[in-house]
Amino acid sequence: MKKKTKPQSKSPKLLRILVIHGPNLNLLGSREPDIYGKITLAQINQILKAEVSKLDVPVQLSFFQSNHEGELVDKIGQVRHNKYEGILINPAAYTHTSVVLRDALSACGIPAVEVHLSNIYSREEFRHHSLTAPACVGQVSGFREASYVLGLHGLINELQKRMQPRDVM
Ligand code: CA2
Repeated sequence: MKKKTKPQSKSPKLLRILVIHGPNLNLLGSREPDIYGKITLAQINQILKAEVSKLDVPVQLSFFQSNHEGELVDKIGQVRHNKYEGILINPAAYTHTSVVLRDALSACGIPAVEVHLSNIYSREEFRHHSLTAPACVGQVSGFREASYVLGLHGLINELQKRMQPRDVM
């Protein structure tokens, strides 16, 4: 007799996302509230956690902040080994200076989205250029903490798109 098999309801794949905060973002909330708002980094992380808890896809967030370029590069270099699917990054001032961070993002093998609290294009000239954005799938800039939320949604959308089976021609 043929054994009956239950139709498999495949549970959606867990998306593990690493949120990286660059130099001096640990100071948020203490200075320059006119530019960056009064929010702290811990509050931004809480907002992101609350956001993923509302989704119908399972998303696990991990957070990392460093003031040191080499530590950021090392962390990005370990993403595949640590089984992350995507990176949400505010490279802070390294956005405008760091070839090494750009190379790390290009080489890491998973998609990254760059976010900025302030609109970097409406500020000083030296902030108008991002060295890191070309190594990312997209950039969100100027919406204060909402930049992180919008960037997170963009990244999740990108990851889901990449998981779809490709059309056969
Ligand atoms: O707007 C952003 O998110 C930036 O990435 C923030 C960086 C800045 O260098 C970029 O051009 C744009 C600065 C992060 C440091 O934030 C501070 C917050 C409070 C007090 C001092 C620095």
